[in-house]
Amino acid sequence: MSTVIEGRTTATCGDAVEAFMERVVAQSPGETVFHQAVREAVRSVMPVVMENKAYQDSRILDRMVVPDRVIMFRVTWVDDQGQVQVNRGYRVQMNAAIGPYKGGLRFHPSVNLGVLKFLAFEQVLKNSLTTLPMGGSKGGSDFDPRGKSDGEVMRFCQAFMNELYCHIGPDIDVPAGDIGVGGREIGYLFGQYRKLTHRFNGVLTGKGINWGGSRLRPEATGYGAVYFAQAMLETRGEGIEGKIATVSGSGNVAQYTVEKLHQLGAQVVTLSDSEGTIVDRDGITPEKLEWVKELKNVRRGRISEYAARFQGSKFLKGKRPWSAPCDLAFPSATQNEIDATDARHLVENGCICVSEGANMPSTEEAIAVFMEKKILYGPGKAANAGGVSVSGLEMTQNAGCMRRSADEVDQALKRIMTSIHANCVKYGKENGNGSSFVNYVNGANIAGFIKIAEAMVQQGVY
Ligand code: NDP
Ligand code: 2IT
Repeated sequence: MSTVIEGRTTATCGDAVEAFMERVVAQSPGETVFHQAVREAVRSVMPVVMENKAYQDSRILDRMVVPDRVIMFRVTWVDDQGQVQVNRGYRVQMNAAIGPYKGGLRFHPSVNLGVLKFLAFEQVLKNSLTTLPMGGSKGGSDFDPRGKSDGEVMRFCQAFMNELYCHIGPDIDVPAGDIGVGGREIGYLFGQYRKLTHRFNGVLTGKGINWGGSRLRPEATGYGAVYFAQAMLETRGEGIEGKIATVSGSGNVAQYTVEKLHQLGAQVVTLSDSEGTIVDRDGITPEKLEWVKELKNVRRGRISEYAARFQGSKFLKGKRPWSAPCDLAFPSATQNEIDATDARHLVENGCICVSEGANMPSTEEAIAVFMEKKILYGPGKAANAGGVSVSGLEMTQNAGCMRRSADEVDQALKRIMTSIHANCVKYGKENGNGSSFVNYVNGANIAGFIKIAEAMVQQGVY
């Protein structure tokens, strides 16, 4: 039996995915990480689309892979030497069918349109999973904050906002942090937005606690990734306590992943940055973590300094953490930081659970290894959704001029992560050969997709 998918007749689901991806690649040449993100999602949702004539007639998939709009602009600023600097700025507004655009800003030299399209596409499905009414977007710049003074970062943020301010707003598009954008940058961006618009509102999330920010927003992504791991482990009668964990990165997500893992009784043995990995077999204690926070957030130093500071630890230059034996792995740095070889090392060394704090940290080949070995694998769009969820709570606080305590936010975060997990199980459970396995990739993609597809069908052809 053949089906017409997005204007083409195809025989099988695999054919339909291939035909669809051929078109996506032809329409967005060179955007390889965007293709990767789309391919993964389309593989999961194609069976659903093939069963649903309304999705086919409305060409939902074709529409979801083209951003509603892309805003690209020049950012010109002056460095401490008085030299004029020029960067590229972007905002990819991907889909607003279920709520205003929402998603972070990334400042990193590797940022380009393809990277932001991949992140915005992931964000659409992730935000749908959170249970909150948020569409998806992503933005940023190829600006490199590394080695820049506070004054330079401030002038860059102001110049960036000079262009962005007229495209965002609390019920239009609400940016937040991502790589290279934390509390300091959100402060400078918000100050300039206020200056330009004469408005004090919830246009950004991740704000300071005394000017509209939410308790636990900095913690939310890392804590959420651990809560998601906890929920996955429970399905196999396992827990966090007593487990050995590896964590990559040493920024916002990594730091609070370590904090929560420690609180729940795990021992974390690695952290990393783009220069290498530290391995500490004695475990990263709360005292050591406080030192790391000061190193990364205040002094803005390199993780290699950890090995010089703490006896018994070592720095592996140019290496990733995935060869260190562990039960649980939390990739929390960047995309494609676990390849097939890393994945094999993880499972051969006894890893039973991977919960992704970063966005798309595992390559397609790495995911195939996790699936074949049937370990618990929580993809980023589900496992790291705690950050944007608490951003969503911050938006409701700002809209209602109210505040929640840290305890209230933590309870809400746990509830949301549990609900995301349950939804992944609902759509990802594979029953066969007497065993039941949860394919969290399919579960997350299908659950996220259906909500958006239904909203798009109901809202007509726009
Ligand atoms: P930070 O900027 O706070 O930290 C990023 C960390 O990752 C740093 O240690 C950095 O090392 C490392 N890193 C960045 N790029 C690379 C690279 N190309 N290779 C190796 N290491 C790299 O960012 P976050 O912690 O906020 O973000 C980490 C990941 O989590 C990203 O994938 C982000 O999209 C995702 N995420 C973040 C959320 C948030 O709320 N902040 C929410 C959901 C997902 P170095 O200093 O050497 O660059
Ligand atoms: O990837 C992400 O979910 C984020 N960087 C957080 C986005 C947000 O709006 O809080």
